[in-house]
Amino acid sequence: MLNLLILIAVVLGIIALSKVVKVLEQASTVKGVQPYEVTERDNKTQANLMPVFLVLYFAFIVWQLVAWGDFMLPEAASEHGVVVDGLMNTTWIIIIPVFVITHILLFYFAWKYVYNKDRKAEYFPHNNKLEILWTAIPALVLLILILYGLSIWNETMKPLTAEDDPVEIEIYARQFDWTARYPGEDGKFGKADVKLIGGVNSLGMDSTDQNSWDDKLVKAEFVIPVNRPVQFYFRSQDVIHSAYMPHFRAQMNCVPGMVTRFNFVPTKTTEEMRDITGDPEFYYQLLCNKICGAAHYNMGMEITVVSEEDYEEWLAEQKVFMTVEGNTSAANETTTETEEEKNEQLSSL
Ligand SMILES: [Cu+2]
Repeated sequence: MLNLLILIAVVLGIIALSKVVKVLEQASTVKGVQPYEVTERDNKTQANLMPVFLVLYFAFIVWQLVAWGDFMLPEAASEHGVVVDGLMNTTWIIIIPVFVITHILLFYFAWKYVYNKDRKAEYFPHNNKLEILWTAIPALVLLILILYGLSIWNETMKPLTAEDDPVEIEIYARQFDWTARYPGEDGKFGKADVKLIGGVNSLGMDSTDQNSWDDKLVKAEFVIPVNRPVQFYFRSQDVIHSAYMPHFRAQMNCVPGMVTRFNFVPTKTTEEMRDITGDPEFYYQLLCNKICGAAHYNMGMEITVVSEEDYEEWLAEQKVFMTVEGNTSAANETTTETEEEKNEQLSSL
């Protein structure tokens, strides 16, 4: 109802405005001036509005930075995160002055060269020196930025070796939740196949592969040790998801039918981060950063970073995929739980 009233008000407003314009046009015809003729005064007004717009424009940008600056990337909590932030800041340092200078020049010239009937425009079709200059300088700056970016990309995406002694975790995505899998005592992930998905086996784990028996599946939260490399493997059951861990500056697509990877070294425990942010409820997050369906917004998992000892203790408490008797334990529980969750999510839509 309110919307309809607003619509009617807007329509009436537009009609009233068009009538006012009509009256003004007729008044100027009476005075003997063509209604669409641009007078010297109009030109002056437009020119003087240029610096006004420039000031308002910069004020708006500063206001945005103050109001929304906190929504930029959070404090980095991984080794390569600091390096990535360095690249980002360098880019800002180059871009911002260029942005400010070019905009000041743009509006200054629009104001300075307001139409003047006594001035004749200069004929200036081409200048080789200028062409070379404004091609070479941006090309050089971009080249430096790209080379810098490439070197950081190589450093960030460098594969780990056995010497790095990484913690290995598989992150399994599906509409609309995450499961983290640890390889268990044997240090080997059991085989998994999409054809085996069904009933209690939502990850398609192959129970005939003994490596899978001691694998540990966790939901809602997973734990990693501080200052030790973590090697992630990503899989997806249905559509493309994207595992995004903003504090660790990590993002990798989870693609059905293939395994993708990412590794990083967390440098701050959850407790340390709570002190830094001053938020006693802070926790690291794994989010889905690819619009993957109706409940995409709800697809998250908590990450807890703790000391090596606390990590080992936590891991020991987690249930294995299969007990020796052959009963699926963890798989059973997680599946029933998620099926319920899934139905709940769907019915709430
Ligand atoms: Cu998703």
